[in-house]
Amino acid sequence: VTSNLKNLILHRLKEKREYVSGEELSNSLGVSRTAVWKHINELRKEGYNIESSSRKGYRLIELPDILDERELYVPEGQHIGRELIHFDEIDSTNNHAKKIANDGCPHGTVVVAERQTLGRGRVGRLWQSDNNQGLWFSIVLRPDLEPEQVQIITLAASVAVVEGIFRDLGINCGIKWPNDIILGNSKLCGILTELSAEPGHVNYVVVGIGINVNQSFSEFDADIQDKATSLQIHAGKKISRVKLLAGILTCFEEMYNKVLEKNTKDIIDRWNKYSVTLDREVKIVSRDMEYIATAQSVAPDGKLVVKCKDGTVREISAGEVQV
Ligand code: BT5
Repeated sequence: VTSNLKNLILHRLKEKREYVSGEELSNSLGVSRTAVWKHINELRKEGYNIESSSRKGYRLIELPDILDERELYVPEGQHIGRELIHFDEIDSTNNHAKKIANDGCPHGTVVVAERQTLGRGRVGRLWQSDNNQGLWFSIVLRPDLEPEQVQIITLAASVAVVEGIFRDLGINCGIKWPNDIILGNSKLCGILTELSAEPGHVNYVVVGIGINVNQSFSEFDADIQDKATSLQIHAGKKISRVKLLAGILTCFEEMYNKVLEKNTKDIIDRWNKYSVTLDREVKIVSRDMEYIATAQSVAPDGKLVVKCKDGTVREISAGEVQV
């Protein structure tokens, strides 16, 4: 009841964006003026900037950049974000997404956290995300695909991030196969796709996306300062995470529809357009050998096609390429 009352007060302030008197709020909601005042203070603690004047009442000046359902507008679509789960802090949104996916959460559920205490990269690497300056989120998908076809989802996610950033901010990023989004020469975003499958059947896919948004240079740990960047560093101004995430989820929905329509050509054409990997030398590290080859193209299933020094052409899966 109390949190409901708080949301009703917030709703009134949002509606009006002018002064609303304490008396009007208390009369229309049927509660005391002290109760109104108490909830206003709670909203302030949560980051809502509310001005008050003893004569005129309360006025909402600024909304907080918090990624919960009160502020984050999740686009209406077939798939993404029909359920949104928000944490102030969690170990890793991918861990939580896998847990609830095992328990049967709906397709398209989005898990988002202001901070992660144990953000993960690939193969046990750490993803620095112990601050509320970035977008750290995971999407649970239950696609009707063969396990071998899932790699295209990571490519689709990369395209969605690049296009979402461009549409919202006009900033051009590049994609480094298979899962890095780069800005200039530095890493802006990483994507960690995890799969639960049996032969011939996908149980679920978790796509985890981490984007550096409002960090300043000195907020990155020393060991990544020379290779990481944020949108704020590039743009020179603070960026709304709420707006950016809504835009990226919209792009993700569009790209995911292409995955289901098996329109891999469109996904790969877009991916190639943004790619900074093709024609470059990459280091391939597989279980029993390590070699340098030139990236040539992306196969329809999302594998990277490389040409080795001896002229042979191979298809490489994610996880094998290092540089
Ligand atoms: C990745 O791994 O790039 C995938 C990162 C995925 C993070 C998201 S956040 C939401 C979801 N929940 C999770 O727990 N994870 C996902 P990889 O390619 O292995 O790159 C990891 C390497 O990137 C590290 O070893 C560092 O060198 C570097 N790194 C770590 N934190 C970074 C940051 N914030 N920005 C740029 N580079 C970073």
